[in-house]
Amino acid sequence: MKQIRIKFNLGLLSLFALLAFSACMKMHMDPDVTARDIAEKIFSNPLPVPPVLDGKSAAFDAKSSTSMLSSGITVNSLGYAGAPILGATIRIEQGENFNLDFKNNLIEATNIHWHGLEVPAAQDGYPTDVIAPGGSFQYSFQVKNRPGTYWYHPHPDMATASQAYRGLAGFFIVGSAEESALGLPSGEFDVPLVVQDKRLDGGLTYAPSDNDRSIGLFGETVLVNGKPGAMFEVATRTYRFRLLNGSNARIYNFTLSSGATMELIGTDGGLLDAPVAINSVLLSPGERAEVLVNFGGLTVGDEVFLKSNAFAGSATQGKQDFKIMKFIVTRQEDDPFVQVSTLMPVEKIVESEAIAIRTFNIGHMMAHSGTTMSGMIHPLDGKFFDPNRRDEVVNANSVEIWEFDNTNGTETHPMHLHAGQFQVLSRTGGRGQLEAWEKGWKDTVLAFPGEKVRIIVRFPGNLGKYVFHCHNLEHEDGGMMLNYEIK
Ligand SMILES: [Cu+2]
Repeated sequence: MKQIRIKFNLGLLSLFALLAFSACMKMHMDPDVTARDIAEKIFSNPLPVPPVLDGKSAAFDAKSSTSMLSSGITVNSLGYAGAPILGATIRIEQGENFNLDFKNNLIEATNIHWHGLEVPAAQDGYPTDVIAPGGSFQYSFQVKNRPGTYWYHPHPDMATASQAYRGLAGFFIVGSAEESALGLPSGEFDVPLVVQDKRLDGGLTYAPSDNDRSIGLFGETVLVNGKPGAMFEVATRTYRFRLLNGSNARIYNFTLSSGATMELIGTDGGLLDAPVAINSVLLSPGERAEVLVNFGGLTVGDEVFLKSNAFAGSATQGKQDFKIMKFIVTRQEDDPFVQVSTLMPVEKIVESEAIAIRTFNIGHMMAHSGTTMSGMIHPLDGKFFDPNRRDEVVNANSVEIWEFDNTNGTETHPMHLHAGQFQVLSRTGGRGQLEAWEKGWKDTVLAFPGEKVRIIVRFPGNLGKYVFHCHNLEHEDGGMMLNYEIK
């Protein structure tokens, strides 16, 4: 069922300003407004690894299907490129031209957003640039991004959450000769992992309640590459895992049950300048991290779990430790990987280049009063998405500092900019610092309640209208999204 988004003007906003605080307090005290706990599975389903598609000349559709997720669990789902759920991994080299002949075989309008990629506005999957059922669209652009892990998913206004939840998402992996020369684990030892929580008691039907629209939709089952209870057989060597949080709202604090460190090598926008040893990496919806995991010290039969540790900072989630998937060592092999001390230069954007600072209040909520306003409680800087409005105008190739201010907020908001990558300058309040995985190129950054996060961005030369928004997909579909035009 389609949500109706009510348009608010500033007069109404001031009327609701008084209500906002009491609404927040009410929500804080409502025991129903917390994330569902994860119910761990038996980890016995082999991890599927999506097939790889050459991005230079691809053709595929989106269509509905049924997926047998596990024995006894079959759901209605959506997939790309013939997959019952999720889609093929697109691979392409930096500088090459991506071409996709895309057909919409769904019974609803859709489009594709190339998350993290620097693409012309007409190719970016703007929320109202949709392809009708039965229609086609030619996606075509040069891949300018650094080698790294990007992804693609639908972005139609007020239907992103629904379509992504029901299965539409895939990896978009960019490589280069420079990257290959590093000798990082490749082929079957380079494994993309998309982690998503779903409600399997309701199939994959997307039916958010008012509370779901408020805090985001949380499931009780974690899927990795579309599988609950996933298990992956490994050799005693080093693997490259590309972690993507493809969930609607859940944040994961990824760690290994063995207590072993991981080598962080990449962030949203590709490789770091040097590996960093980490014990855990906290990823909100939309964020990626690449890690090297060395199973070399283990023996055949040993098991290690990828887990999410509890974390502080959110009133609604993070209270639970849970397992995500299992690695089981099944063979002894020599490890050909030679540790590298440097990866790829990350050119820092200097603050003195910035010609403007813009601050966006992401921390206030509207009153939450039943069905008439469902989904309409998270404004972005006091406004809800309107495709006909131009909220911000920036100059092509200029540098700006943007502040996402959640100082007075009570919820977590992963903020995502379309059009290109940025760097995170600072975080004040809350955690009060940048995390290791925030020191490379980023396109999504998490702000906990109480935090103000500053980013610096050099806008690309592609002109036109783009969006920036909260990547909690229920917040996004509820209108926590604004336009900006590059001119
Ligand atoms: Cu949000």
